[in-house]
Amino acid sequence: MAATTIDYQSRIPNNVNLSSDRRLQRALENWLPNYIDWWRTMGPEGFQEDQIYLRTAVSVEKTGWAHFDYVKMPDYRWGIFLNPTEAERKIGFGDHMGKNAWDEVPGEYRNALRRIIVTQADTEPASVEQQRLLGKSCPSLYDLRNLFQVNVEEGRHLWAMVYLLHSYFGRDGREEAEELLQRRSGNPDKPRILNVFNEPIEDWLSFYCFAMFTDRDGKFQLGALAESAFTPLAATTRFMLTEEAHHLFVGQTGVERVIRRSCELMNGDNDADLTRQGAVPLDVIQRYINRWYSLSLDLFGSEVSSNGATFFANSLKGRFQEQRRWEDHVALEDSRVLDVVRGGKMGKEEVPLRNAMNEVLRDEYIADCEKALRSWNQTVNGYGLNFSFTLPNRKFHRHQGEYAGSFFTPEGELIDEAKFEAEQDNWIASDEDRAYVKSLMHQVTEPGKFAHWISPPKRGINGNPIEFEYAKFSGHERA
Ligand code: BYC
Ligand code: FE
Ligand code: FE
Repeated sequence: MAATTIDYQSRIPNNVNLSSDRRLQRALENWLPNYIDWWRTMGPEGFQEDQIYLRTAVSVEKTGWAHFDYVKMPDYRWGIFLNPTEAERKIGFGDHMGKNAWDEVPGEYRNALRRIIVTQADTEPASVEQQRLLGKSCPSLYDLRNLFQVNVEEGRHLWAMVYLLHSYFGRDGREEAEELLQRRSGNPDKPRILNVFNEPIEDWLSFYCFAMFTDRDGKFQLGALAESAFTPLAATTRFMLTEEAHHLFVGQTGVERVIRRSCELMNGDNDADLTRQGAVPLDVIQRYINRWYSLSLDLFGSEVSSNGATFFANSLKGRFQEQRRWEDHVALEDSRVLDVVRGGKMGKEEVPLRNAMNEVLRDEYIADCEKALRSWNQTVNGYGLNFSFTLPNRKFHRHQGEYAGSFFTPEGELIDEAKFEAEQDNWIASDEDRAYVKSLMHQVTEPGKFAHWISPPKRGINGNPIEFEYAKFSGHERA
């Protein structure tokens, strides 16, 4: 199993003793150049030759796993890092609870596990594709570096899942690994699997909202997979989670800095017109939140899901922090009451808890998002303004599950389509909102300088000052 130190001598850095399995090593070394091709064509455009101040994992120990240095992104040491797991690992939930955990894929769960891993894997390159043009309009070197840090780590998350596909799923796994480099975000002929990962991210407020709300789905999905009876999946996702914390930080503090700047410029006047000052009005920020949050809620799947029930019953996917936060790990007794739409009216339905596992995970996610909203509202209050951000109701603007096809206000009231159509530009970032925000985006790359519409962060990266040179350009054209 995994060691705590990482072998950086081999072409593919790893802590899984890859050199002892020649076949696997060769398969991954064959995938590597295809990955690099993909990174060069679909990764950050215009910055591939520049030196970026990035962290690389050097050990999976709690302390000291991050090493910071300048690196050209295509030379980043993507690799395979698993957290060590308990020696005598037992299954912690579902029908197999208490039995020995699995080091191999049980034949009967092969398809289900492959599907879960492919779905997880697909999101990682998708997000890199969605963000590939953002460098051209970065608000600062600090932000540019954070974007690229997120991008290279999503690249590594793809490696993490491809390692599982290659090691445990034979030929099917190798084929899936190829297809992961062939689907393209937003391409109608070969789209990415989950909806949000086909939405364009064309401005930095969208990027911060995505890192805040969409990467946060990653936190909860990975947290659920970290409980899996299939130990290699648990060990891989546990290490991914340590990197994910930074992505969420980039998102939450990014939105906060936009809010802070707007509040500053409003100068205590609730009616100040920020469009005349080149900043983002608070109600536009609210509509961005409504858009990315509702799109991200779809990622949890249907409220009532037999897939979810099966994943839990078969001990493939648990709840978030199953061991720590729940007492009954079998979940056969309980039920969950859901709001449902029946014949154009709202009603309640009680479903067995296992069938509501997607909704249980969504609950945890929503509670986590609410914490961030509270901290943003503290920022607003600090400027003495009469405004507060809210999360729309979970039924609002949904495309997946129970509420898809019906229409709701942000407060969660059922309405008809005509009413929704009439109101939607007040609720969800419109083309006009997005065009305005995009018009503010101009590249700023002088160390320590920030675009007008965003506040500087509280501190720099890895103890460096804010004006640190987080990227060194090679002198070629970047725009
Ligand atoms: N879009 O019972 P249902 C991250 C499909 S984010 C399109 O509702 P299930 C990251 C579903 O596949 C974390 N299709 O759902 C973040 C199924 O299709 P089939 C990603 C959707 O299966 C930022 C059908 O609808 N990780 O890491 O219970 C940057 C009905 O299924 C969607 C995972 O998702 C959708 N939103 O649950 C970088 C973990 N939702 O079988 C990275 C692995 C559902 O009828 N995935 N469908 O063709 C899973 O656990 C499950 O697949 C889901 C769906 C929770 C996504
Ligand atoms: Fe990721
Ligand atoms: Fe992420």
